Amino acid sequence: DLAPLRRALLSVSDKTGLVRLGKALSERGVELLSTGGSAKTLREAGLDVRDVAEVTGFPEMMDGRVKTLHPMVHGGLLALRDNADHVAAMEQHGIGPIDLLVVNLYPFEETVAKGADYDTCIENIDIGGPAMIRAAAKNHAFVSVVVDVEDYQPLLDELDANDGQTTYEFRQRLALTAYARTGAYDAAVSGWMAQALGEKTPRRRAFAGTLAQTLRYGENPHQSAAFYKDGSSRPGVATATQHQGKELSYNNINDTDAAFELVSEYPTEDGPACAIIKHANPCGVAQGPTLREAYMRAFDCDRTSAFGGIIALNQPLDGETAEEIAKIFTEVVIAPGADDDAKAIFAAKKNLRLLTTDGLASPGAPALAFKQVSGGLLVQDKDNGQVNVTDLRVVTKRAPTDREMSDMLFAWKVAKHVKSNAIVYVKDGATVGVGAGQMSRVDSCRIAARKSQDMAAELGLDAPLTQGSVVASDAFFPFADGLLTAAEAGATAVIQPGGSMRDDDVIAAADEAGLAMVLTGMRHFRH
Ligand code: 93A
Repeated sequence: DLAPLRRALLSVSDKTGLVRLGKALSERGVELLSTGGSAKTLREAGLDVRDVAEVTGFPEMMDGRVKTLHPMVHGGLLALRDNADHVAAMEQHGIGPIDLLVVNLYPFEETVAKGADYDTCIENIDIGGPAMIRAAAKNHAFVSVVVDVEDYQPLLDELDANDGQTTYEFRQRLALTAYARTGAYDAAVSGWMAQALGEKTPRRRAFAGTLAQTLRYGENPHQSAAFYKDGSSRPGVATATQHQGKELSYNNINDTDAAFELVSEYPTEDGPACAIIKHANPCGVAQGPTLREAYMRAFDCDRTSAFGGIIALNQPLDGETAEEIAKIFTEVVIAPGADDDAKAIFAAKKNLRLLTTDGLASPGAPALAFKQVSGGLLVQDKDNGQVNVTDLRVVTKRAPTDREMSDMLFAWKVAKHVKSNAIVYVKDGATVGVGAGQMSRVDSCRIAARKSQDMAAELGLDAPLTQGSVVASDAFFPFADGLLTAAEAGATAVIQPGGSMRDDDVIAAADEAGLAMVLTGMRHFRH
């Protein structure tokens, strides 16, 4: 299964490592063919190269759109070396076999990321490159194909280990990488076109991702994992700058995303806000007069869970907030910036990862959300729904006070980011109880209230923090029981979507308990 390597075609946009590879191949007696720019680079380094144009008998034309699309190239890549007909065809047409293809494609993803105009993006769609890659990969029985600069050295090692030849297993692995690359490349093109054309229907869009990082492991150590980026330049965990700390783990990335998306619901100009996340659910979210106080108020919702949490801030991290955060163990802090004081304070905390972004995320912007199921992929619009005061309908005899109203809107934003069934108690712009991920809504109501009691005890208060709070429910109350649990815990106002068959019962129960209740008409399931 060893295949010899006598002739190579090198055609690369990213010239990194090209000369070194060309030299190493030449030294091993490999003949080099190459396209315009790549040939020039190799020749300038003193290497002996043949132009593809000389092999095809056609000059590169139409601004390079047609340079390698020719039977002299594709015949050399696709011919089965052990098939008499193929060998005869090669002889008849003077086609020389190509045993190694080294290609990296026009930088389409980078061009899009730079915000280039439509025509520039179009011009950066590589046609000849993917055609050759797919041909060489198909013929991996004989041909090696390299699409990544990272694979140059492994190729040379393979040749050295096998007397200038490659093994079948090695070529198979290269072919797999090659098809992954062309697949991702086309997905990037279709993703970009969908965006350019304002295509909203998920079913016409393909997932576009490029491997950003192989992770040490997935959700658990026995699961392998990787992080793919979709080329978006939006502020978020994928585009953030890491200033210190260990490499982010799979769970860190997931939680940091949850934290940053949530805190971005609170615009910077509305004042400081902080979200603390554990296991993708918020365990404290608060606004405050200063960033430090916002953090402390968020921390006081559930100090136990906040340990080892992920913190997101809606303003640049300052020294006094950093000092406060540094008092307990935190995995990650993400903020739209950090000043020098803050960086100096964190520098002493080697394990703490600090990420900064270029602004906040856009929770109202359209995007897609994916969920994998056995045998398929569910695709939907991201939940970018938002409600404001004018969307709310008061359904109880008592209308909410201004304070209740602003707390309800605050709670509603948090509830959107809590796994269903979600119940969120809020008082004075800070969560005081969060019930997440229960299979029954009434359990979420009870758990949130109980946690709030525990916290009050820890803080040495005589009344639970839910006393005088408002409560948000991500979906309607199917029965009055959940609402009554909240009333017992001391909540005075309720925000929920409405729409239950028993809405009338629920409203009557609210009236009887003296609660004010508003309906949003929109729910925020998050499973
Ligand atoms: O414009 S193309 O789609 N037409 C082609 O026939 C073709 N052949 C190779 N682009 C083509 N390539 C690409 O040119 C390669 O994939 C590589 O990215 C680039 C290398 O060009 P140069 O060697 O001139 O820098």
